[in-house]
Amino acid sequence: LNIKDITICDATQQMLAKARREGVETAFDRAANMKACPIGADSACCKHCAMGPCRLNAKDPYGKVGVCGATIDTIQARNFARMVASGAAAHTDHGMAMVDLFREVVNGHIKEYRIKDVNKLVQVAESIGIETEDRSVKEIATDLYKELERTYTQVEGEIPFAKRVPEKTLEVWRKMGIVPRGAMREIMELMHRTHIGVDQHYENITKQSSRTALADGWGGSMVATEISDILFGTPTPIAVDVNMGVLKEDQVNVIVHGHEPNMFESMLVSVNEPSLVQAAKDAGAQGINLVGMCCSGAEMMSRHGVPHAGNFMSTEAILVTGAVDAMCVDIQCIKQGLVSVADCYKTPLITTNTRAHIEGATHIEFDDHEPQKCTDEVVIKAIQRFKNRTAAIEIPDIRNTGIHGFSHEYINYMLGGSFRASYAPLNDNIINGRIRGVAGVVGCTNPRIKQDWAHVELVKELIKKDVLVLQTGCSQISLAKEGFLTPEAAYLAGPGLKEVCETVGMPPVLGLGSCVDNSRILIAASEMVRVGGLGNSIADLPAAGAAPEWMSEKAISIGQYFVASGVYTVFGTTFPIVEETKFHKLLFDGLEQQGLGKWGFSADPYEMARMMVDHIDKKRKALGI
Ligand code: BF8
Repeated sequence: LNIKDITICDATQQMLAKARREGVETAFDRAANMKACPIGADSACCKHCAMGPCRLNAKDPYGKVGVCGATIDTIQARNFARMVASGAAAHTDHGMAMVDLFREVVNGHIKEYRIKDVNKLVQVAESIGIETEDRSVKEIATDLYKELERTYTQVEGEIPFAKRVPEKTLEVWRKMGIVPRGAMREIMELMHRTHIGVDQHYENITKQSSRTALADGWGGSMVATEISDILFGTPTPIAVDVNMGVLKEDQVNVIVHGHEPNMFESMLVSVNEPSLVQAAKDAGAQGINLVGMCCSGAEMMSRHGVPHAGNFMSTEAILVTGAVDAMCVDIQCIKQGLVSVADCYKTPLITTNTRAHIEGATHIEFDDHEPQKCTDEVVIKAIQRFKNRTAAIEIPDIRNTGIHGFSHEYINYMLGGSFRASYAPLNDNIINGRIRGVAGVVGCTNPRIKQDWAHVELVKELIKKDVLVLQTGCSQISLAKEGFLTPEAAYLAGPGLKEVCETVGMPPVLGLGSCVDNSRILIAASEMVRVGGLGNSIADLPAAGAAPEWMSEKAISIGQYFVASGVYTVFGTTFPIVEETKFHKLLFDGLEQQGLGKWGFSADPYEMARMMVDHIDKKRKALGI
């Protein structure tokens, strides 16, 4: 395979060429050598019991059934449900870790972290009906953690953030019986119902998939975002350098990669610790350079302006620079293949989380109660590696500056100003047609498609058609590397969006943070409904979502919670389904008829853009604008 066909990221191309010269294998090579299993890709196999595994024929989906009698629709709905369950579990477990930390901080058991954003604390508390007037921070925070714990543990009744859902959307959910209870209950029930011989109606299974996914979007993910803002600060726009050129040859380079912000916040303290900075200088370095990747990188750049080196498909490639002195990871999206690449360059790969060890990596357990114990040790290891660098170093000289850190609070402020902070100006601009609609473009990169290409082409098409794009996760980094997250990129937008961007001084593509921060998009959508003029539910909004290069089960959970919230959501690359089956018709059409959103799929980003714009136009027409 020609490297230019693998990725459009110049830095990654340069490192893949070096990897080839040096005989180092990456996920791109493995993807080329391992054809995707065609039966699995169609979701036409079932391995949930030992009477099988059973394989159905995607070309003749109703020609046979599994040994138990399961039809293609049951099999697909079950497989899909288990992806939702796993993805929702990942986000909600992350959110739960943040609640655990918050509780310990509020109760004074941890001194290293504190409530940094009291305004946000008050705002979140009030949004779910907690009394804040004449009460101390500790009283409000105590009520808040107790209330938010219900997001996970609540056996009956609606989760706290259901209070933030627009009335009409909530009404649809209530009628369908999909308002989520605690995530533990929803995920448990979904796992139960997809066991052999339990729920064998694809529609009923999908109902529980929606409920579980909503427990992620309006539950686990939203709690992760809100608690992280309260503890570490709500992002406001900040100029940040992105791409591999943020590594510095004459400094000790430490990369953080993963998802939960607590370890990375502590790493920020460790790399600035005077004794460690001195130790780095004693080792001949100019200093210690902290850099983020993937979602942890997105959190750190949004809150602190820490440079970001690249997205999911660049995590092996960056080790090939030879300049990484330690890569420190916690949970999710950490390829096991990093171990062998790190080995080739004698880079310490350090796992820190009790839930995520990797064979062959060094494990240094991170403990919220003495966070620096772990992160200091990582920095010491990095300094040692710097001192003993032997690998040939080559750092791509590419950096792209962009503006990141658009929380939904800031979007409010930016558009309305400090005296009338509101989404009204956004709605006005949609109603008057300068902005055609809003699209969320999010998600992973995947070696089955040219890295970054579909993200970039899709977003280009959307802004050209005056669609304002909101971004999170690895997709945000794809566009940042192409220079779209700058106010100067407004010239690439259609005339209406361009005018709005130039008036406000904002980029046509707004970066909202990590993948759990997709919850910021949900809140922004609720605000747009609340302000008025664009219908009564999220499903009425001229809006759409996309994950053009998705790969993880988390992405499926996100997709399903956007769909269940009322959003048309288009995925690219591949979709685990057999077309023209009843289950396919349900996801791609039936759910919309029930008052929710619906799924779409296209492997072609230009076609994706057309589908999304058509949908936005359809909604505009229904609104009479
Ligand atoms: O949660 S976009 S590759 S890093 S799953 Fe993973 Fe996908 Fe990146 Fe963050 Ni999200």
